Amino acid sequence: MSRLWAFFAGVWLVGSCLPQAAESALPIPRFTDISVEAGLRVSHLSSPEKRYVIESMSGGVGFIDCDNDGKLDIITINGSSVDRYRQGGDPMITLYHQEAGLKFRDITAEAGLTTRGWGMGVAVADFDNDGWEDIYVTGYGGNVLYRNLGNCKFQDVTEKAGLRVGGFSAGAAWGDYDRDGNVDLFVPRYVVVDIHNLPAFGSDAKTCRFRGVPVQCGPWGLPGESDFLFHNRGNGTFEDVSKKAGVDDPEHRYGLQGVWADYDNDGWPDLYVTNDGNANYLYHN
Ligand SMILES: [Ca+2]
Ligand SMILES: [Ca+2]
Ligand SMILES: [Ca+2]
Ligand SMILES: [Ca+2]
Repeated sequence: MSRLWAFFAGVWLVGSCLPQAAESALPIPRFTDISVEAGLRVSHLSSPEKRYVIESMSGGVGFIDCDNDGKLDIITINGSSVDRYRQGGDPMITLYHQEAGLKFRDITAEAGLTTRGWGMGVAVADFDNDGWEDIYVTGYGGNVLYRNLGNCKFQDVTEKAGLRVGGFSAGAAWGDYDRDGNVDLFVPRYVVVDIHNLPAFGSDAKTCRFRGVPVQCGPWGLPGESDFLFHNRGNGTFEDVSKKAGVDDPEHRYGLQGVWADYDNDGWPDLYVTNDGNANYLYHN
């Protein structure tokens, strides 16, 4: 009987609270697409036909205040297609500077963000602590570290910094895992793809079919790639500490993105890594 009372009391409470909650609820925020008026007009490059696993991945977006004027500027990352990549690829980044009145201006060329390829992700941080935010862009065939020289002028310092990661990486995450004041970089990688030798759509009865229906090949059936953690030496260069730190992914799972956060509040940033089609990693620091 007491259970019944509890049940009815619960129903009554819920029922009596609902109108009150609705009355006191704040108005739901509404969003309006202002991209065209704001000047954000770049076309997003992707391959809707998705013939190959690499064409199932496209570009993301990010914010940066590249001139320290207190207003966020926008980075959009451009994907590509197999045919376009074979001919040199597409500009990996479009950078929009935020002007007055919520208007944005494409400053990619004058900013020196000229590298072409197949862009996928972006991670922004001031890796050299000079007060200017820098850009790490990921993708297929070679990631790029752009150092902000000031006022949104960038220089490709990838080789000098030791961050020329090849292969297929969708994401990256900055985090100062050893708390020495210099931000470090984690770069998970996805799957081995040879763009000049791609398995044809539906070609393999085991790995290119889903319940009998022909699909793109992979990631199943294709080898995965290892992950990277780069320690920032504080002098503009990085060292590969992936193995030493235990985050190199010897099983070669299909890594997509990593996130740094101190989940147990012990002061040390921990790392969570998402893997496609397999268990994710939670690395306790
Ligand atoms: Ca700005
Ligand atoms: Ca910087
Ligand atoms: Ca560090
Ligand atoms: Ca921790």
